[in-house]
Amino acid sequence: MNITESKTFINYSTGILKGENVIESVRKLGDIKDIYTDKKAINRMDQDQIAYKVQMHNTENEGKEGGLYIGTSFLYPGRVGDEYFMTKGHYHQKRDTAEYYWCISGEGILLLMDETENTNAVKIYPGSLNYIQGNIAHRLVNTGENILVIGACWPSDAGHDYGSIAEHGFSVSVKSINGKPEVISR
Ligand code: PAN
Ligand code: ZN
Repeated sequence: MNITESKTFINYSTGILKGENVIESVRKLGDIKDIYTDKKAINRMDQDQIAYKVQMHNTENEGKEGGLYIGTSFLYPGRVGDEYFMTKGHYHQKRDTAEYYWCISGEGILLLMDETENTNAVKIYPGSLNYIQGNIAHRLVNTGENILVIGACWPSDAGHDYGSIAEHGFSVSVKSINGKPEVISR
């Protein structure tokens, strides 16, 4: 029997995915301006500045039950006013689907919010592993000075519901107060 070659690769130290079925998407500040509280500050910034990139191994059609995706998120360091760069954040469209996040490099906070808007803020750093239960909205915040690199694995039928977050936001924001990250009610 032939032994076949692996076609996709992950670099454990950088999180970079390479090879077959790897796709990448980019979010610029201008694409996500609505998530920030300081509207004046975001409008003064370069709208083409990259906020984050997401690579994923796209092996299944989105919506396929029983499949998995793996991806790496690269969230750049920076602030809009006092608020740290963050991902849009989402619930999964199919609410009761979970996800793993593990930190490859950088430091930050993972915001986890349930549907009654109770939010937990979890410190993340290289090696930290977080299991995100179903029905929990999740957002990454980069509180460090380097790119926050996060690996993730989620079901291919999870889908992303950005609408609820766009409408109601998260109940907290993470800001730099006297140079230190603080989680503040919005
Ligand atoms: C992650 C996120 C990724 C980008 O792969 O999609 O970190 O964040 P937003 O999707 O909120 O912009 C994930 O949670 N997938 O389900
Ligand atoms: Zn998710």
